[in-house]
This record gives sequence, structure tokens and C-alpha cells, in this order.
Amino acid sequence: MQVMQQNVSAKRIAQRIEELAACSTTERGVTRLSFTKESEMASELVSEWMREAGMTVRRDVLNNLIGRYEGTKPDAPALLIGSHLDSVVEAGKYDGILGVISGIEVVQTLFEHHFRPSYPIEVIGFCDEEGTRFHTTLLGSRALSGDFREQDLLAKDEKGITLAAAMKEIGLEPSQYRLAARDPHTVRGYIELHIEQGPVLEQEMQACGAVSGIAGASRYHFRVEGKAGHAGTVPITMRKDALVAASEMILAIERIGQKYQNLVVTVGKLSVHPGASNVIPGVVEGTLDIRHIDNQVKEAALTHIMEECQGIWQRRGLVGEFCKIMESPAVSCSDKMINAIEAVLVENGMKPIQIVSGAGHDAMAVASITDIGMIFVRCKDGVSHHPDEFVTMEDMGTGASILLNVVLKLTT
Ligand code: HGY
Ligand code: MN
Ligand code: MN
Repeated sequence: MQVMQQNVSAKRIAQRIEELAACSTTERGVTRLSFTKESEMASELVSEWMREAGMTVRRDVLNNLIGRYEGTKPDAPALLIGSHLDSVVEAGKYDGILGVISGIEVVQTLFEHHFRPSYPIEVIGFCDEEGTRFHTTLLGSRALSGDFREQDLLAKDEKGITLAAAMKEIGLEPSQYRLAARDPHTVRGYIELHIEQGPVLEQEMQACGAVSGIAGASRYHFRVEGKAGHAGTVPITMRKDALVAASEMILAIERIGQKYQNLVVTVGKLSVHPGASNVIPGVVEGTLDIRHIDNQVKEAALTHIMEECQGIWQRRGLVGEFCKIMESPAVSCSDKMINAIEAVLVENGMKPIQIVSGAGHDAMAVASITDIGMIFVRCKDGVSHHPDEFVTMEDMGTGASILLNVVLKLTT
């Protein structure tokens, strides 16, 4: 087996990453939202590569792509290797995709060496982790773990198209979403390879590391309502300007966020109504994304922020509200998985580095039905969710080789 472990093809991984990057609605970076023509093009390519790797391929009722490579014990629980096929807007090429392509590369290496592990292996391309289109994250992985909710089907995109309608448009039957749920007894564990999207591995000058846990994330929509009016006639002191109130909120959110160590809080979207240069903004809507590895700290900061915003609205005579879009509690990776990854790092001359993930991943959802493990791969300057996201071919090869070694430990 030693020979095989060095034979993953970094070149093939890099080629496939480039091919997939073309499935995008934007020239600048990659934009591939779920249940779209672009995501369908990507699924076709990935299905072809899964078949080339000796896997049978199926799509589940939520449009997750699942390749299966039989082991010598066909009824044994399968080791799942997964990540996501969708992207944010003007994303990089590697977020999510590197984990799926590396999983296929691992299986293809086994297949090309005519090697059958004891346990079956499944590679999963999840359909919608980012939640960019419908603002509900981890859709595909929550469907697999049985945590998908009926009301998710009512989520709407910017054009008012519901998730249910978008699913129907590509031939899926939304009411069957429960069929995507996986019986935990059929799963041996879940492993996800992902770019680090942070600075640690560059600082440590190491290509890969193990993830110890994933920070919890809450996402809210907020709405602030004042009074629209003529920009030329309403005295400044008599206004109920929703955008000025929102600006005070955003600065308060940053100030409060700085008070809690390792907390991150972001207002990522803001829309101003009616949005005319000579009209005082009457309504502002936006999003709040708040994360911390300790759920209690996150909740304390959230309470602090909401109290402060209430005070701003009262002082300015406006009304406002926060409404929760999604909540993903912090999760820990399993010791079994962390130990397997660290052992492989050490066997390959690396330090057993453990990193807390500030970014969310499909592994958070799958954690509710099985042991999860994550392998991080170094990315340039830790940049992600940006066209400048970059991973060297050498590090892609090292990541896939570490993943192959870990998979062999867990399936033979
Ligand atoms: O937002 C995140 O952390 C992930 O990229 N979905
Ligand atoms: Mn992402
Ligand atoms: Mn990701």
C-alpha cells in the first residue's frame, strides 16, 4: 500500500479544479449557485469523474451527488468523504470543490491500483453549503443528516423563486426531501478535506493540518424602518433616516464584537429603500452573521448587540427587528478522526497541528449522525470567498495523499 499512497495525481486534481471553475455565471471569480444551469454543468462533470474512478453515481432527492466505491464487505457501513459543489458570489476555485475532487482522486487511486478496502467509500458533492441563493446554509448536508426542515422549501432567492420551485425546475420532487436522510448505521464516519481559509498553516509552514472543531454560526436578517422624505426639504434634525440608524448599528456591532475574544460578526448585505439619491432612506434591510467556537459567548454577544440596536432605534424614533435565518451550533471533530489525521501527518514528517475552523462546513451538519474529521490544506494568505483564493499544485497533492492515508486507516 505504501507505493499507492504516493501515487495520487496532483495534476489531475488541478486540471479538474480548472474545468469546474468554468461552471460560473461570472468571469471574475467563480459564482455557482445551487439548482442552476451552472450547478448542473458541474454535477455532470463530477459524475463523469466519479464513474472514471470506478464508482457508481446517484443523485439524491436534494440534488446531492453521491459516488460509491464498494469494499470487500458490501454491507459494512460506508466511510463518507464530502464537501460542497456550490460557491459564494465571485468566489475562488477551491472552496468546497477541492474536498470533492480530492475524494474522487483518492478513490481513483485505489481503483487504478485494483485495491478494494474492507469498508465501502462514498464521495459526496453537497448541493448547497454556502446558502448564497436561498440564505439557508448546509441544505444538502442537513438533508443527509435528517435535519432539513419543511419550511426550508419556502426559502426565496432574490427573484422570489422558492427552493421548492427551483428544485422542481431541475426535475426534483421537493416533498420527497425526507428520502435524503441517511440511516446512521450505514455510515462509518465522515471526513472532509477543505482549504483552511485562514493563516495558521502558512505561519506553521506546513501543507496540512487537522481540524479540532468548527465555530458555531448564527445568521439573522434585520429591518430598520424610519420615514422616507424629500432630501431637499426635511431638516436634518427632523428626520427618521433608516440608513443613518443602520450605520450607527453597524459601528456599534463592530465595537461590541471587539469586546469578545475570538468572536467574529459581519454585516454582509445591506439594501436601502427606496434607494433614490434625493429621497431620505425609509427602510434598510441587512444580514448579521455572528460566530464563535463557544455557543454561550456567541449568545451573550448577540444579546448585547440586540439591546444596543433597540436603544438606537428608540433614540432615533424608528422601529426595527431581527429575525433568525439559521443557527449552526459549534461542533467538535471526533478524537478517532483527529488521531487518525495526526498520525498520518506525523508519518509523513509533519507536525500534528490542530486548528479551530472559523468557517462553517458540511461536516457541522453530518456531525449529528456520525464521527466527523476534517483535513485543512494551506491556501495563499488565507484568502477565501474571493477570486484570489489559491492553492499550489504541490499542496493539493499533499492534501490528497494525506486524505488517502487517512481513508486507508479508516477502511482497511
Ligand atoms: O460561511 C461559511 O463559513 C462557509 O463558507 N459557508
Ligand atoms: Mn465558503
Ligand atoms: Mn466551504
